[in-house]
Amino acid sequence: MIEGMVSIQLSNGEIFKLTKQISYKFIAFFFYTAIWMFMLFCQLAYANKELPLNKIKLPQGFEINIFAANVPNARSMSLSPNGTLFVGTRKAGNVYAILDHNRDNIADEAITIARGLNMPNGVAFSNGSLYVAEVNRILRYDNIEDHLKDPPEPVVVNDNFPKYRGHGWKFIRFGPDGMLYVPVGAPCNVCERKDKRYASIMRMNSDGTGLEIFARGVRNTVGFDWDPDTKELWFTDNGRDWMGDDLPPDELNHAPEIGLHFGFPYCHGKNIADPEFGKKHRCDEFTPPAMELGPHVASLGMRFYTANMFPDKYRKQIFIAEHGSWNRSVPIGYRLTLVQLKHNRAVKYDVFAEGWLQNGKAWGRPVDILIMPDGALLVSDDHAGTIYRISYKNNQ
Ligand SMILES: [Ca+2]
Ligand SMILES: [Ca+2]
Repeated sequence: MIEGMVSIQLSNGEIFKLTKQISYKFIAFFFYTAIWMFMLFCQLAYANKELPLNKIKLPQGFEINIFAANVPNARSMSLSPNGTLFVGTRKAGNVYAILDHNRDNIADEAITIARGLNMPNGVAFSNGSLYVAEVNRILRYDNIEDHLKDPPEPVVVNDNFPKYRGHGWKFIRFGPDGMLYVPVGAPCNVCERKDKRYASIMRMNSDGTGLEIFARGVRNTVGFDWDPDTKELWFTDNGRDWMGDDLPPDELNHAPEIGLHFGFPYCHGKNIADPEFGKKHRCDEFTPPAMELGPHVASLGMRFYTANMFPDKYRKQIFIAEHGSWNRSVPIGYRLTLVQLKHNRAVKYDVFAEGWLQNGKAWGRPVDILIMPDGALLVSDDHAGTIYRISYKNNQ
């Protein structure tokens, strides 16, 4: 016998047991390998996924391209003066920093700067710091652009917001007054609450002090902006559900001063009394919407167009991202719309871009809009996990 070799005598039963063990191991190995291969395939398929951008209908002269793909659950956006695009998410719990190093309008790098947060939908960049809105608190990441790959522990700026998660994800932005505007959605489809923070837009100083209610009767706003001339706040509001396919409209609202009440839960749109709460107050006690939008369209991000790339007719008009309906037998929304203003009043509501909805099925859902320094629009899409760039070519 060769040195080191061990002779083992196995009975038939033992050989059977061994064979059985080996075959289980083989099956398990095969199974896990197959799952791993499938996941890899899915990832590659996702990475190579061609979105049907040719389905998007835009006015003559405009085009849509992908600025950043593979940005899972992309929601609110905020751009730093250096060109870093910060993107919040809702379900994913992540915050991303997206970089276009060579400035060719195609992102080159996406860095996940925070994970596991509580629906960090809102992002706002100011003075070198990134503010992130979770459900019940506002965080601040200081000097963030020097630490994208090793972000600092965030400072808790203010944690005095309700913990309830329904309509608890937040859009946030700094106003022209230097204050951070933080909405608190209604914790229900329709309800009254003694806690006056619910169904409001609040604001506070950048250090978290001076928290106050700016506007009341707002069911759930997920997008706002200030008129570049008047510096007055405009905001979208999502209408209640379960009043039928065509009621109530979503709203574009105008809040030129602090202290206005926009009707929820008593009155919807301009003059629709709520079936349950409408008896308590008349609609004319409240500030009506500046424009009634489509029913259940889920109007989220909105921006005044302040740049020069697009034709003159778009200047200082409002673009709105409509995430798309769920509480409607025939879906609508899933598009960008334009509200035209005249003498500080909203006068017209039209579709600007559509095609994310095909035969009643959506392949994409617009969430937020941002105007780039060159005048192009960025549009985030949390369903396709993509950020689009819409530009205008002045040579047609
Ligand atoms: Ca690039
Ligand atoms: Ca209202």
